[in-house]
Amino acid sequence: AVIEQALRSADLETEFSLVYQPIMDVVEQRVDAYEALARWTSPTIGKVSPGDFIVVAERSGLIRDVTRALLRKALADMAAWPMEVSLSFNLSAHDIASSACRADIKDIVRESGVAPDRIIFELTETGLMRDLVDARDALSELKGLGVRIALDDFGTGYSSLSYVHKLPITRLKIDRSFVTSICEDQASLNIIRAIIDLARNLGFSCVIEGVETTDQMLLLRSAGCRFMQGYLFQKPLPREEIEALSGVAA
Ligand code: G
Ligand code: G
Ligand code: NA
Ligand code: MN
Repeated sequence: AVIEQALRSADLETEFSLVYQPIMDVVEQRVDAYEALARWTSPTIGKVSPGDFIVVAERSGLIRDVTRALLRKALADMAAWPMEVSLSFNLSAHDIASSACRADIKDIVRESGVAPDRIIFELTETGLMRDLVDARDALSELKGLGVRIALDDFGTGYSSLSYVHKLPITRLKIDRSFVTSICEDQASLNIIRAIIDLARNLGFSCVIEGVETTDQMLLLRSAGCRFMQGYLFQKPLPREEIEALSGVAA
């Protein structure tokens, strides 16, 4: 209730900001995309993590305003990036469930002038699974803009390998919980290998999240993983800092 109150009276332009974390292409040794991650510092309750405020924004219906403000900001930030670097932007399942919100998103993308194929919208598996048919139609509508769609935190929810091909997605992001144990535990690596194979067969790209050590990176690269994200490469950083590092591989 305290978070909701602060969110209702929040100035979205000044209290909210974005940090960016690179998704690396370890084959071409370059930045593939920057993922935008929201940060909120409220004058009344201080820092609130997205894990806490996104659910409140969803429940209270404020998510539409938050998403609009953040997407505008991220697309404006892209003006300073090299053309080959994409934006990966998190959307809530609530955002795409509303046709008004989908219309907002489409308008904002068109007005930004950014080439749609440089935009990747990330949606979590758990959010989409609540209604697969609606999710499929909503995602198809967005994809009609020319943007790409990533399934985030893959492997955590009701992860069914049988439904991913029914969604118009282009990328899987494998949840970081799988990476933690790959160096000790053959089973985790085998699971990642199986997901990479699945992704390849379906024509998706595959990002491994939460890569923290060189050993993990080398093992994943030999398992055929091309796109990686994690503290080994870069933690999420404000725009100015990430741009200063642009194109620099680990
Ligand atoms: O940055 P951090 O690890 O605290 O992010 C926690 C979670 O919040 C992540 O799962 C991330 O996908 C989600 N998140 C971060 N920024 C946004 C945003 O702008 N919109 C939505 N819907 N989720 C976000
Ligand atoms: O749900 P989503 O995958 O979007 O969550 C992204 C969150 O994961 C960000 O808040 C970011 O801070 C965190 N994160 C990114 N890289 C790493 C990593 O290598 N290790 C850990 N533990 N967390 C990470
Ligand atoms: Na994400
Ligand atoms: Mn994720």
